[in-house]
Amino acid sequence: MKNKINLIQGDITEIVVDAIVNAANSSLLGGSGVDGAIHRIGGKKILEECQKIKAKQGGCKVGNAVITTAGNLFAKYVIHTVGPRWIDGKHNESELLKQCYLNSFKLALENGVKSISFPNISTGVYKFPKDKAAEIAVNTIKNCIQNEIQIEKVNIVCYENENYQIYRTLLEKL
Ligand code: AR6
Repeated sequence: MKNKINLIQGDITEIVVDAIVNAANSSLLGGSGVDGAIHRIGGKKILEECQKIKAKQGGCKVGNAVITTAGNLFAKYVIHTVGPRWIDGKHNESELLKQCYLNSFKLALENGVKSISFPNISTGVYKFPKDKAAEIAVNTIKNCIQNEIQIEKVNIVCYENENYQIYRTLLEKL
């Protein structure tokens, strides 16, 4: 199980996988951070699909996920999930972050995805404490891939060194 998890420091848009997870917002219409990078490099096809989903179901709730194709990215799909904005830890933030990973995996499995890259959801603009977020991510990913044969590789892609070091320590303990 452990050897399926791959820790990478870098830009998630540059890594070849079946599905890239995006840390989106409820509008699904793009933003800054990793969302900005995915839409910038993926091109307008992704935005058009997001607009269609928004028209149909009014966007995406916090903790949920939707899937589109990946435009010009080196992937088949982008799974857009909406992380919780950190308030004080008493607003269900941890459970909602866990749901982001669970619902992303659910869509990945439904769509035959074998390899998937996750960014550090909610730890940028949404200010989720990085160590707490990493613990939730690792535990949830671990549970999702245990006894799951379809998923061959899960990349945890850290853009910043601080997150990378937190994950390195956590993954060493697995
Ligand atoms: N590749 C991988 N990780 C990245 C990249 C990249 N190219 N760019 C940034 N990160 P954030 P959030 C990291 O702010 O906190 C957007 O405006 C970044 O260092 O992208 O979930 C959305 O539209 C951080 O560790 O997402 C929403 O409005 C992590 O990605 C809101 O921000 C997440 O930071 C979502 O906030």
